[in-house]
Amino acid sequence: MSDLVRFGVSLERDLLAAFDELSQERGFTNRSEALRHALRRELAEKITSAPDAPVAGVLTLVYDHHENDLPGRLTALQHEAHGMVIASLHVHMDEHHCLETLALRGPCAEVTRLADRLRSSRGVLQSSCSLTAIEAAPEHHFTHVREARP
Ligand code: NI
Repeated sequence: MSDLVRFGVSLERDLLAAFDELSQERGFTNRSEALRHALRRELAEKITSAPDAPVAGVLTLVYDHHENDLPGRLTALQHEAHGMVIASLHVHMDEHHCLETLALRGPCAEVTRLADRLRSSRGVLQSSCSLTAIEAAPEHHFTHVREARP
């Protein structure tokens, strides 16, 4: 901790209040410590496989479908990368919020890039992504996997 940096962050008041409440519940002594922990956990999600190594996993997004064409943008990104989105589940949670879960498969760098583009889309409220390296199996092994229908 010899090279500390201070920086300013803008965020909604209720989001900060919720973060502070959670931090207190979890026993963090101050906001900085809680934020360090959250950032480390975020960094730990980054998968370290080689760019071409096959990975598979699940991306979950929560968003408000009234947000400026967000559903259209998310759908367009998925269609552009249709080979990597092998299944999807969309749940209308309430009048505003959608929960979307995508099963992804493909080369690590491309799947990671797709997941990052989707979860960083403006208006996405929450996301989680869990990717895992899979066996670099011969091509024909994949024919046993049922593809999502268009
Ligand atoms: Ni919906």
